[in-house]
Amino acid sequence: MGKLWNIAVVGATGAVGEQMIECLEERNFPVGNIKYLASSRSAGQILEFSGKPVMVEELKHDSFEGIDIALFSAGGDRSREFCPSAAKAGAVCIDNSSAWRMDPDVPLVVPEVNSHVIAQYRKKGIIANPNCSTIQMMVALKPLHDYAAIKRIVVSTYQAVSGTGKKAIDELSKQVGELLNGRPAEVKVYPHQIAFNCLPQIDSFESNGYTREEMKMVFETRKIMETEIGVTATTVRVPVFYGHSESVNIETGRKITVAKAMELLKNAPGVELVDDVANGVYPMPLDATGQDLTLVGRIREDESIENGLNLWVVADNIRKGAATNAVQIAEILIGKYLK
Ligand code: NAP
Ligand code: 3JN
Repeated sequence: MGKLWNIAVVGATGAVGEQMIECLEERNFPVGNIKYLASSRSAGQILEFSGKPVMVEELKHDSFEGIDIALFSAGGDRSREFCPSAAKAGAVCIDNSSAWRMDPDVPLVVPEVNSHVIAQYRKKGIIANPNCSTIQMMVALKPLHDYAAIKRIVVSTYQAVSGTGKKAIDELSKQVGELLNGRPAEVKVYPHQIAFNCLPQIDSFESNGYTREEMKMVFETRKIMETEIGVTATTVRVPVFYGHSESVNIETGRKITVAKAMELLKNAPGVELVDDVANGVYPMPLDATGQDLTLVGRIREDESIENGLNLWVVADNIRKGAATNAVQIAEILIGKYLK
């Protein structure tokens, strides 16, 4: 038997943490000991790993002795505070939050796109997972960029409530129930009712009028693509439970026909081309849920400019947008870098 690795899941009781545990199981990751960490509220709770009980422990600075890889999804404040302690104890941190993404000494990784930067984990012992909306857009655009040099991206997102965690999944269910029963919907998680509505606000507003989520897409895209591509984003929360959708318009340095784009995407890692409009076939969040590919369809030339293309890109935000991406990085780490 090969080496087994000791893993800590920080935020194990959350939507992303639970999915990371499931991904480790599904992908038969060679786990030795596993540790589940969360807040004091969850300490003592019993979860499972591969059918065996695991007790949740409170996240502390000394939680990481003997841990090889720490998968973080407990929010940016916890990542900022605890990743350095984990790294000091010898663990490599793979962080789902925005805390370290733009740190020049932390690689920001989508395995299908830029796995070569993982080697830079040695600088701080931390690797960052991009934002879910960035990840799926990068998987879809990298093969087109390599062929035709993308100059500008205009993206509008349609993001599922699971991106806000368990409390938002509960809020959408509850509001639908309340409204269908003729009662007013209680609004707690979002600034407005999300059931039967769309909110053109994800995260808080910045001084330039964009939201933090929109600016994450701008800065993360440039870091991952290693070039100053123009990116402008509008991010919208929609009443969907799982699966983020994106309308993506690109302007390229040279012509890329629909047929060429389809050929490139058909052979691209992590992509499934779902484009047969004559038969009503295109990507939808219901199809993306529960699997790890980024679905791309509705590919059309943008007839308003010389070299432009429109695409519709859909992925499971909790899996490829967070948990699966992190576990894929862990697989590359143990396959190529850790001894
Ligand atoms: P969630 O369902 O609300 O879960 C939050 C998790 O964080 C829970 O396990 C919670 O533990 C834990 N936590 C909260 N406060 C803590 C504390 N003081 N100490 C220790 N653990 C604490 O949220 P989620 O959807 O899983 O998201 C978690 C984080 O992952 C987000 O804040 C974000 O940074 C990141 N995320 C990234 C992406 C992405 O785009 N890559 C997508 C979604 C989320 P308790 O159950 O004990 O409260
Ligand atoms: O809203 C979504 O669909 C994705 C949300 C991601 C998220 C939620 C809370 C905090 C993040 C993130 O990954 O950028 C963060 C954060 O760490 O800033």
